[in-house]
Amino acid sequence: MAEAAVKRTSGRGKFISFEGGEGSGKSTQIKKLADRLDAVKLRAIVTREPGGSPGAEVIRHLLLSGMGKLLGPDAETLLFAAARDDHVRTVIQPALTQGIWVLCDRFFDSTRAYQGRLGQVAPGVLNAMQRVTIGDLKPDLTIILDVPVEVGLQRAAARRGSGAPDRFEAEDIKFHQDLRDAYRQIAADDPQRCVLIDANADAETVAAKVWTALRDHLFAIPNAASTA
Ligand code: Z5A
Repeated sequence: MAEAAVKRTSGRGKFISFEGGEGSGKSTQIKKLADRLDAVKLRAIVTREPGGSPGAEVIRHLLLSGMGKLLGPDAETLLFAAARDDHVRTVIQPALTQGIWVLCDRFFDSTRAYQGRLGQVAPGVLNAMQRVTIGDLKPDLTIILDVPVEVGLQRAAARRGSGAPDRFEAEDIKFHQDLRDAYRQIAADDPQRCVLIDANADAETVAAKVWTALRDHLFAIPNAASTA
C-alpha cells in the first residue's frame, strides 16, 4: 500500500500549509502528519514562516522582536515578503520540484489575515507582494485549525511559562478574535483549497481530522489511510 501511495504521487510534491491563531496546534499537527507520511514512505519536509531558510530566519528574528511593528504595517509586510521570497526560492520550490512534500507552518494566508485584515494593509500592496514572492505557487491544501481564542491563548501561555510574549502574542483579545474571524473568512472564500478544522479537541482527534482532509482533498493517497 505504501509503494502504491508513492507511485501515485510521483512528479511534483504536494504543498500543504497549516494556518490558525495563537496556540491552535499547528506545530503539533504538522509533526504528527510528517510522521504519518513517513510511515507510508512519502518524503516530506517540515518548514515554517516567517523563516524556513537561513536568510528568512534572520528576518524572523527581527519580526518577532517587534522591530517590524515599529517600522509600520507596510514595512512590516515587506519584511514578511522578503522572508517568503527567500524561503520559496531556496527551500519550497526546490523540494516540490524534486517530488518532496512540503508541510509549511503558516504561508501567505497569514499575511492576508495578520497584515491584511488586522494590519489593514491595502489589498493592492498584498497582491503585489504575492505576485513577486510566490507568483502562481499556492498550497494544494491549507489546513486551518480553529480554536476559541481563550483556549488558544491558554495553551500558548502554558507553553511559554514565565517567558515574555512575542510581538503577536502580546496583542489584546480583540486582535485574536478578529484573527479567528479572518481565518474563517479565508476558509469560506476558498473551499477548494482550505479546510477549516475544529481543533478544540485532543491532539489525536485533531490529527485524525487532518488525515481525513488530506485523503479527501489530495486524491493521490486515498488508500494510504488504511495503512494506519
Ligand atoms: N505572521 C504574520 O503576521 N504574517 C505572516 O505572513 C506570517 C506570520 C507568515 C509567527 O509566530 C508569527 O508571525 C505569528 C503570525 C505572524 N504570530 N503569532 N503569534 P510563531 O511562528 O512564533 O508562532 P505561531 O505560528 O503563532 O505558532 P503558535 O501559536 O505559537 O503555536 P502553534 O504551532 O499553533 O501550536 P503548538 O506549538 O502546536 O501548540 C501550542 C501549545 O498547545 C503546546 O504546548 C502544545 O503542546 C499544546 N497543544 C497543541 N495541540 C493541543 C491540543 N489539541 N490540545 C491541548 N493542547 C495542545
